[in-house]
Amino acid sequence: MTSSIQNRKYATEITAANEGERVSIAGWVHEKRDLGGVFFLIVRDRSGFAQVTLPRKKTEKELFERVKRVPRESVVAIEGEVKREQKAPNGFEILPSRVEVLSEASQVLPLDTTGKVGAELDTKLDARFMDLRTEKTKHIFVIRSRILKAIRDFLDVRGFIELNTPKIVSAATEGGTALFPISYFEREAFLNQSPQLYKQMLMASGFDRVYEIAPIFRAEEHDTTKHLNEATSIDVEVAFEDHEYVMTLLEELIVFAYTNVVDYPGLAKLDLNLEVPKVPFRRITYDEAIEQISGAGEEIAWGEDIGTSAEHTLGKIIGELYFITDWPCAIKPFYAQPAGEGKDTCNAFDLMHPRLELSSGSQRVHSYELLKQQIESKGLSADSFEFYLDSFRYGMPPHAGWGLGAERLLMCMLEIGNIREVVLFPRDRKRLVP
Ligand code: AMO
Repeated sequence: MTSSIQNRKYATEITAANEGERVSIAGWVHEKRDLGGVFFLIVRDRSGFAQVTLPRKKTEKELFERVKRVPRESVVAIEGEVKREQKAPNGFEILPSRVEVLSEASQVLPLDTTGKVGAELDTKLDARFMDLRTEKTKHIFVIRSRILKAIRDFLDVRGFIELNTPKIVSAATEGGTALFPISYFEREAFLNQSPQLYKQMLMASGFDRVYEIAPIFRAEEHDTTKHLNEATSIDVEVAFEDHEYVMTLLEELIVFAYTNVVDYPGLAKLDLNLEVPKVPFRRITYDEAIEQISGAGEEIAWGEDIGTSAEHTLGKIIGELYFITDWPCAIKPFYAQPAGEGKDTCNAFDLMHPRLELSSGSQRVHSYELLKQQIESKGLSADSFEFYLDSFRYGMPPHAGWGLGAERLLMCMLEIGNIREVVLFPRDRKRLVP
């Protein structure tokens, strides 16, 4: 027995050219409607919906009774004749001669796939395989795929090469967030927080422009709508360029990603009126940010990180995508390049959406001596960074880069409240399955 459906068409591929022809479709039983004299089966596939119509009098009794009993969400293959029917989805119905149940669904269903009955996020995530059958959820992931493809296209055109760095690592990069320890034979190892050290080491290789789209792992204890324990980071590193260059690259990339989503037909299902942001994005310094936040009545001291509440205050004032530049060295990682003699700021930036931070980046320190000194002054041991520091001793060009959270970009673009909604199987403090 073969499991391939001969000459299968997607629901939306059936057109006037098929009128009177026999076609095969396959998908899930989305809805059943019994009008007495006629029975409708609405079959859903990845393209949309097809109406399968069984007039009681004209349908073989065995077939009619069997179809009526097929539980919702079962997988069926249907062969039948195409007839024009204005009221059917796409304008055509199928009068079946054969209905095969390929997989019968158990009842009661964990979720309503028609979207008529809403569900809590936890219920949706617990039955994610079924939640993905709903229109809204499906579109989120098709858009996610579009965005990642657009980003790859954008970077490829600009001469970037996509590389993969290890996810099992020996050292931390992003102070502030904790690491997940793992057991690695007889040694201690961790899941990587960021490809930071490796993408910088690649600058010593002569690749010049590299990117990686891969998971990062952060042992965040707290339960928020913007933090995941496993997220997807879009990381870029460029040699012979500075922070200004990579900020421009980032804003152009964001605009390109939006441009590739605005014409997506499924947007209507998300009730979204998406507008492509305009470049250049506004740039404010950290000092100006602190001034604005304080001016709005929120207490914040110079040198303090901009927390969630301050971020919201500032986001409300600015109301569009913007950069915060010239951060105090003390609150940025050791690899950020100091602004220069007599200054206590560095060439680091954050890209902000009015709701939250989307990306952070900087010009990097490329002097071995300064880097070693900065690692030590952050209270870290230079020994554990030896493999990284080594790459700065034999010819390291000046370089800059950033890391952009794929889920944060998606949730902000699609105005989705909780970051978990844009991850297939999110990992958070409580969630390890599915
Ligand atoms: P940072 O730690 O700011 O910088 O991370 C970069 C971006 O990654 C996303 N992100 C997260 N998204 C969801 N859940 C999390 N727990 C989470 N943590 C981070 C955010 C954030 O802006 N090495 C630097 C980047 C660089 O300088 O190149 C870094 O990792 O969108």
